[in-house]
Amino acid sequence: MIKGITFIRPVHSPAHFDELVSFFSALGFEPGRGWDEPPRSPGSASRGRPFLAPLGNLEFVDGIPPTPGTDLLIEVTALDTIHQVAQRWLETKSATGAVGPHITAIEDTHWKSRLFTVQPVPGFSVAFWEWQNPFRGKVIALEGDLSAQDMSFAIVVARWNAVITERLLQGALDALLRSGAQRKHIEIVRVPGSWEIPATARQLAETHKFDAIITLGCLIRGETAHYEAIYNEVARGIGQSQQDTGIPHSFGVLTCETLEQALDRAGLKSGNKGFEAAAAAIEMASLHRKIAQESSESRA
Ligand code: DLZ
Repeated sequence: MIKGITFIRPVHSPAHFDELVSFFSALGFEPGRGWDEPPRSPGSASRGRPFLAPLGNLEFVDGIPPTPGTDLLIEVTALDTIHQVAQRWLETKSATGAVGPHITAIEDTHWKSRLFTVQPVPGFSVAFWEWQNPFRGKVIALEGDLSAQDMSFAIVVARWNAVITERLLQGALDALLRSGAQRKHIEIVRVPGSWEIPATARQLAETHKFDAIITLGCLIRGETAHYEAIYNEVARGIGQSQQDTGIPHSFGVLTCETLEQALDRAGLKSGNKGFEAAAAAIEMASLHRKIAQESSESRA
């Protein structure tokens, strides 16, 4: 399963590194998890500061690229605001004599968009653009985002079939942490088996301390007497807890014919269903907030 894509951009100097981090932070990019590697030999220290965007594309171009000479192409909404922020950042830098910055005016392109380019540091050029038609490239629907920043989650994980459920748990944590959740805002609760998940999920949801509850378990038909009865009750109980408490619950309880099938769904061949359950929880928590905000705004 492909999860994400990272473009590594080596910088020319520590000063350029600091300038670029400052520039991308000023624009409101969500920071990822940075790293600092101590030197293994003299002068070999390194550091990285990732910046996250909700969508990423890898695009190969045969012929003339849409923005020749730029190192990075960033799609935005509210291009004029981004232009102002970039301009202000450059003005601060040029006032201190730190950089000799360049920024172009916003211009129309031949591909139905508006665009400007900026050089936050010499030799590194970024193009920002947005569609001229505001609905192009935008989903005309209320949708949750995949940012887990400032959100709290509870994960209820069954110990039965731990070889599978521990993998689901790792997948779920991976999705939450990559999406900006903080470890201190994730509560992991272990229960004996899937049967115990619904009651615990409900108890956690009723505290109203969590934006969403993630449930993880694994039922294997071949090894489970009363498989259908357990499965139906677990699914019903988790669904009912979600409806009664109004807190989103994501369903990461695998129902498999064999252990091999379960392993495939826990990261071997068919993705990691724990990762997917956590991603669904983030999206639903975000949607939940948006709907609540919309309805409070329409009442005001
Ligand atoms: C008893 C049982 C069985 C046979 N199989 C499973 C299973 O495949 N997956 C699972 O999560 N739990 C199983 N359990 C345990 C029950 O969910 C429950 O924990 C016990 O019956 C104790 O209430």
